Amino acid sequence: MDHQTLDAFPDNFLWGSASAAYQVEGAAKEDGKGESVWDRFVQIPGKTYKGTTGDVAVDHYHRYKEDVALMAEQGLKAYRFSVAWSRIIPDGDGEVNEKGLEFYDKLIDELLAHGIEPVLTLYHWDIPQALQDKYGGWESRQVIEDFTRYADILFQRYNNKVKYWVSLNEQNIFIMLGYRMAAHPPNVVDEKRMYQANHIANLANASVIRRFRELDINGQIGPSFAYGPTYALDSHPLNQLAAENNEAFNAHWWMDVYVFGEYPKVVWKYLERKGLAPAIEEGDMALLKSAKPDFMGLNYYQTATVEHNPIDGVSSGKMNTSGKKGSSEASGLPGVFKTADNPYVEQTDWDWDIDPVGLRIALRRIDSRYNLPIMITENGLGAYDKLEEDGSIHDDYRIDFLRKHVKAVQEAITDGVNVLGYCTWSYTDLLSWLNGYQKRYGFVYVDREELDEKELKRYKKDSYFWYKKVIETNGKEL
Ligand code: BGP
Repeated sequence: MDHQTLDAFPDNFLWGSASAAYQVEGAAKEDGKGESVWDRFVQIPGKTYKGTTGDVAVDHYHRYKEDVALMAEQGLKAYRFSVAWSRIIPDGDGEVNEKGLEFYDKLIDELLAHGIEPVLTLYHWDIPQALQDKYGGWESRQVIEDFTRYADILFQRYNNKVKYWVSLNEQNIFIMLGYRMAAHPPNVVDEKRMYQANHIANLANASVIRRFRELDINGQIGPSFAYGPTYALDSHPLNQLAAENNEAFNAHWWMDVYVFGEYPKVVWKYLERKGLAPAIEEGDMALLKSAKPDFMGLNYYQTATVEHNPIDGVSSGKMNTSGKKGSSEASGLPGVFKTADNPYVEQTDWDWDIDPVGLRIALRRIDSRYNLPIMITENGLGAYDKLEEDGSIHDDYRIDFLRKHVKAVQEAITDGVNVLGYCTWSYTDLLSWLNGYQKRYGFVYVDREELDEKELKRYKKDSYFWYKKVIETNGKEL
């Protein structure tokens, strides 16, 4: 529906921005940090764009004060970051590394001193390599206990300082790219193992939420889910069915477990028939049911358009990690769905559909199915940026993207959706896992190239000033 006028953003709306440890911190071996699976994976030739790593990243570990000062000047209300498990417990299950905790003490205190709400992500893909070597990481039930112990340390240390906690970041992405496509660690192609690891990750997610409740932490916790609402290519009933399938396989399969503690029937029966269903042990479903999140974290980048895929049809396609427009290829699940081009939307240089209306649809679908408050934990545009001689960066395309998405959030609020906040991806430029440093997302430009770290100097982009105004006017001026 078109609204005549839009509701104002709530007074306490969290205008934020986000990052993740491996993508910004650098200092990969400093102050006792252990190796994570990403530190190891990036060393495999051909896995990341031009062999880029997060060894130095954008050196946030040493420059966090400068970065927080930029946030403060911009008026940012919330900053979402992740803690690197291997800084806190270098081997995953042994001694606690006080030095690692001290870094996050300092970061959190710096944020609070500037009135910026910390949003702490427990896990953004970087499980300690030692646990991968010891028992196969997410494939062993032992990870449930080890992850809960790690989370417990953070809950106790930052209770009363951190009010918003994200449990797992994009479980759907790290599991599918890690175990179906070998595009993330642990570099596996095995669907059976994928579904099993995913079930264990669900249990670990539930276990930390349960621990959060037991400790009676003064705050809210939820997972961040990468949700791209599905459209059918057209009204052909089989294409509509493919869209239903895609929602079930790529969204409900995770979010129903988080909220209802149940696997959706359609997917479960399909997996059972194929011999791929995960092994459920006594107590598993009770644990899943006992840990409803306080909010759903939504990472929104794009919608997915799908069509019917015959039983002998397309499976794995090709991702565009080079930034050469049009180099991706359709992917799908034979007999279930396959991706199609949406003729109504533009695409980024990495072939991601640009679709602000899709964000409103995502918010509404989550609201109506799960009836939870939603925190937008990521949304942004990956693009090439140009640093001008005078130190300016004219990223009007990013402003345009963000403006339309913020407007879509306001429309969803007007529709009745409870949105807690909006975190852009990302604050500074950072390492894009598979796409190097050339795919930039930040408000703050960081001067480095794929293999040349240069001086890592920070520059404010035009979008920095645009967002500053948005925050100042609480979204009245977009
Ligand atoms: C999400 C991740 C982020 C970030 C973002 C952009 O999936 O949670 O960590 O990387 O996507 O993706 P990319 O870096 O592939 O462009």
